[in-house]
Amino acid sequence: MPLSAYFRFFIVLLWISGASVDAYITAITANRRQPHRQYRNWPRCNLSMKTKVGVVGLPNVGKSTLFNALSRQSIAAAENYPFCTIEPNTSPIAMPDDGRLERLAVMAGSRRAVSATLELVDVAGLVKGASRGEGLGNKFLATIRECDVILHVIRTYVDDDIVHVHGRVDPVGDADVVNLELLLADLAHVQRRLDRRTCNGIERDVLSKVEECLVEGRPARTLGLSLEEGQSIKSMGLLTLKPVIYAFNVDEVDLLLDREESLQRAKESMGRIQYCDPEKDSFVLVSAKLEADIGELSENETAKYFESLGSDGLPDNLLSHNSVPKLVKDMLGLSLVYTGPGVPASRSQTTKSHLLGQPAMRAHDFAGRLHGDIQSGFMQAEVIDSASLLEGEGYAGAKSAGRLRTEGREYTLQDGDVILIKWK
Ligand SMILES: Nc1nc2c(ncn2[C@@H]2O[C@H](COP(=O)(O)OP(=O)(O)OP(=O)(O)O)[C@@H](O)[C@H]2O)c(=O)[nH]1
Ligand SMILES: [Mg+2]
Repeated sequence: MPLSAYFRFFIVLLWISGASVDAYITAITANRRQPHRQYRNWPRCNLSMKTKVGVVGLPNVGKSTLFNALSRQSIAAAENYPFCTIEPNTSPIAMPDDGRLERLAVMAGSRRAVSATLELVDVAGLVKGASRGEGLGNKFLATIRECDVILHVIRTYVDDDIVHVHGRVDPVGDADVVNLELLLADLAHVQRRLDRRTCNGIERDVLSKVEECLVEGRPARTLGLSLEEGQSIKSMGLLTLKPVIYAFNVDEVDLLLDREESLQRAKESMGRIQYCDPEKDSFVLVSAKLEADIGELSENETAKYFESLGSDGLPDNLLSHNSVPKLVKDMLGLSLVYTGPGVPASRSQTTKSHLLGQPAMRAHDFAGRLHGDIQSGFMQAEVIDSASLLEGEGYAGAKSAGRLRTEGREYTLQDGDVILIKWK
């Protein structure tokens, strides 16, 4: 009998038994979504998940300009009118390490150096009343729920040609508006979940606590939830549970010439932002316009640009493509480890940096992140701190001098480690 005849026969059987085809299809897809029995009791594996940074702020404050500066490309449209961004922009941004990756690649004789990346997400601007549908509303915040950190851009530069949605520059007032909208978006999200009968046990208890906190006008992260409590509501992606980096977008001149005063002003503003959590939130000075401008100039032109502003230039580590990812790394307790040195040239010609999250990763799990075969054939790992490796004559030299450690599968990787896994 041809296959289609079998299928028709099956449908008739279902119809006779009173089940609808829809129910049958739902049953098949639901079954497919179930993990294979063998993996059901395994911890959820998030090894390949990228750390995401979501950019929020009022419209026209410089979010997309900063996004372009951080990604060092002109991806997002950044024009002088509110709601220029409608659809989210995403881009990987390299994790800087003061040139360690390049130096390791040169030492290892690799042809390529591949940097670990964070993922940056730029969304539309939030306005007062977004929770009631003002501006572009707040539905686009769903994209930010998937992020690990919020980068909150605040306009502090004065430029009469650039429209401000409230008609005046007020960093603290603007931050309060955006924070309140994030809080209201969370409150609606939590209440929708609490209305469902499927929300019970620890999830219901924790969400009730969070609701109370939000109603009082405090971000959920001020509750200091335990690890278990946090896990029970993790899938909600609550915005006010995420750590925040406030990016004060200052004037070019303020960043170059009045840096100390600008830092002082930003610190003082942090103290006055209403829903700011001084324990967990952090801040950084950026000049989105300056960084986007110099990103398009040659070295010579950049020198002239700085000269025209009466400055010798800006150390690279003060530029946001360096400072912001480093801040994210510190805030989330991420670590950067390297592979490549020590691998025979016939097997690989690439030195790579890898960003690892919390809790710290064991060597055996890391092997799985590289390749399933490396994990299943794991024998041991050779480990050395990258700074110590770079001090010497190369990998072979470090090995013969006995500076490499031999570690087993339980070894917990440390920030800055260079690891070479031996496998069968
Ligand atoms: N003078 C000055 N202008 C800036 C600065 N940052 C951004 N701008 C200008 O402000 C305007 C808006 O910048 P965008 O990056 O599009 O702002 P946005 O926050 O993404 O705006 P929406 O997508 O509409 O929410 C552009 O014309 C930028 O050139 C800055 O630091 N100084
Ligand atoms: Mg934009």
